[in-house]
Amino acid sequence: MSETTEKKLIFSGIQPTGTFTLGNYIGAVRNWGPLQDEYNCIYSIVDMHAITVRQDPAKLRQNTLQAYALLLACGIDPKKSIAFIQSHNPNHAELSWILSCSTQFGELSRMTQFKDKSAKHADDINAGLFTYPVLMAADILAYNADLVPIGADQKQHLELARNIAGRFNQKYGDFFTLPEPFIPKAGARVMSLQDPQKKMSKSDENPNACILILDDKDTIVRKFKRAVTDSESEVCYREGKDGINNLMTIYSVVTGKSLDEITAEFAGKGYGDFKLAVGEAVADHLEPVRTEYARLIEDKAYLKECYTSGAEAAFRITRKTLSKVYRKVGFVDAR
Ligand code: ATP
Ligand code: LTN
Repeated sequence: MSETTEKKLIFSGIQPTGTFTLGNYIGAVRNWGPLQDEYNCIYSIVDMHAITVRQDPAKLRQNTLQAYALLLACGIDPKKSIAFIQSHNPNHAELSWILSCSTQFGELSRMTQFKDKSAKHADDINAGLFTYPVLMAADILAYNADLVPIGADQKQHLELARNIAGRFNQKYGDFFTLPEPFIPKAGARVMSLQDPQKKMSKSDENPNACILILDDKDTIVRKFKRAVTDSESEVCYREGKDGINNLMTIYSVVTGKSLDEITAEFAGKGYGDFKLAVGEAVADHLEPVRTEYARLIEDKAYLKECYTSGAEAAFRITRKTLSKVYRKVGFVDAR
């Protein structure tokens, strides 16, 4: 990737907390590949974020490699983009410290992800869980990213990153670019198949609640068959029909059909036919990702080559940012 072009810069990250769900895919990762030609893109497997909740070390290592292979299988080309593992670039953690000194306790306390995760992990409300959004701001600001493609649940964190950047700029003079969120129009919040008022999440205890992008066709079809809907029978997008609305959105994204076209397609048919069609369309859509993943995960040497060169490129860009930041805050030059 050229560092000198005028293209806008994109940064995004995903945690290696398990196999990506259909929510991660539709809300985020699926949109990353097509951006590669128009923008300079940097994508990271954010393992440092993952340890804010308890992880088994061997499992985390395995999940991180899996997540990296999945990223490539979803269309991220390491020749076009920088794709790396967050802990391989220590500049993120260094910048995070500086930025934490421009972040208020009160604003971190208002983060809904912190409230949700501290309720869920009440026995381990560690400082990292609290300062998580500062590290996320550092991920983005270290590259002076213009755009951040994310699902709707991360919007609040991105607003915080903008506030931190603005506060730093006010204290030390204009420096950081204020990043803009890039949230897809459809599928920004894919809901649980078992409780359509909750977002689909990797860490849901009920395996039927989420589709994993490596699930085989039978599993995907079975999970959609069991999806919670409502007591009506009409396939149409309407307030109060959360389960059907979610399935229609998913079907629309994977087939490219509009909501009206979907309503027409299933007029006079029941939910059973509709759920089967959604399951099959999703499974077929994900088939190439599964095949490519199976190939990549066997090629550990190639993966290593990609993530080490990705980390080197990421390091070079962010070291420059950090040197300038250190000068701005008044640290003495190291050499
Ligand atoms: P965890 O359950 O471990 O918190 P997660 O499934 O929420 O993980 P992340 O790694 O935190 O996944 O998110 C990666 C990207 O996927 C983010 O951009 C996030 O906004 C997006 N995303 C996560 N869940 C959904 C969802 N249900 N619908 C749309 N986008 C989602
Ligand atoms: N917080 C995000 C993951 C994440 C991220 C980032 C996303 C960490 N750093 C930088 C975009 C940009 C999450 O939980 N999904």
